[in-house]
Amino acid sequence: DPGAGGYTSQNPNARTIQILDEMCRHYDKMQDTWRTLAYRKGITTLKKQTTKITTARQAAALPFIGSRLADKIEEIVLTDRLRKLDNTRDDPLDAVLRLFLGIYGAGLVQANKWIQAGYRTLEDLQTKAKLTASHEIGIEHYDDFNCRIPRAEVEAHGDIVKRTLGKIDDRFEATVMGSYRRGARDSGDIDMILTRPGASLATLRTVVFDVLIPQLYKAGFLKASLATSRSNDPTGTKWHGASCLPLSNVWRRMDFLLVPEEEMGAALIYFTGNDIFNRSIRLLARKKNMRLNQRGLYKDVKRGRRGEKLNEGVLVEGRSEKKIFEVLGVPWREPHERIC
Ligand code: DCP
Ligand code: MG
Ligand code: MN
Repeated sequence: DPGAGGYTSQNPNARTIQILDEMCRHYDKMQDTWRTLAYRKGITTLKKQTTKITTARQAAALPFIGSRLADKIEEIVLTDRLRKLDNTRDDPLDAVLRLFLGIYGAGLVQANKWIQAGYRTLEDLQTKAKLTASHEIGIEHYDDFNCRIPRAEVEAHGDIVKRTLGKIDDRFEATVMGSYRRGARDSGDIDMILTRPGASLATLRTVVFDVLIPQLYKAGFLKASLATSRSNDPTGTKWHGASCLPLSNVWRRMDFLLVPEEEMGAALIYFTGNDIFNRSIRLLARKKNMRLNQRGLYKDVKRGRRGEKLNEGVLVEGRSEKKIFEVLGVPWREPHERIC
């Protein structure tokens, strides 16, 4: 996002930022959350600088830039490249890992196991590996699931869910969340909150799992369930699957979150994101002896020496998104401003 932080190509550190950003995206694809976060923070710092940072020493003096990242900044300035980035580009096993991590539901452990077993292509997996049903679908629809969904199509998927749910029970509300609510031009998937004023979680679950989802399957709109908390967890509120518009053959990833009214505010914050914004607002809650999760904001949380929580705390607010910001003392941010 070149607009964020006043960064333009005129920024004296533009080239450094560009290369660090590429490295960061690589780590993100590799599901290396720590390095991704460290790079993102370092990049944000660099974007704010008005002079060119040329030495490791200068870089390390800035906030959120540790010694290793500082060395990389110096390397980029001196050589106009980053060996580590070049190496990952050329490493064929890195490419395989990246390929496997693009499969829905495949994490680092699983992807590395496949590599250990000698598999190198999606076809290897299909013909030789023992796959779960979800992985099979993830491979069959690899290209579908790995391309962005235009905003208008996200809307069209959302409308089908809204219309179907409205016919089942017109008190229900379905809202498209995630990057769509932040105003993104395209999205990785379609995230939806399903709720009904006054309804218990049990009621929501019955309507969604026993009526809505089967009906959407029957209509040919839903194509697969990939992860659902239905069978194993009676308090489960999630459904992950795939949907497809009539006359199309492209499958899209669809996520439902079932939310009782009294948790709506916290769920709105959680499901709007982005993930980095969520991390930072949760950390802020923590610093104030509170705790924010997707159900609510809690106060008087007691923590042990290693930061582990000793009690659940007392619910302060769950219903209203605005009120949660207020209690935390954070100025209100519109969804499109919640990009870190
Ligand atoms: N979320 C989070 N932490 C995660 C995953 C998700 O806080 N590890 C929250 C914030 C996200 C929201 O859930 O914005 C939806 O998750 P997605 O993975 O669908 O991400 P986005 O919708 O933000 O982006 P994309 O367009 O890639 O789907
Ligand atoms: Mg999303
Ligand atoms: Mn999602």
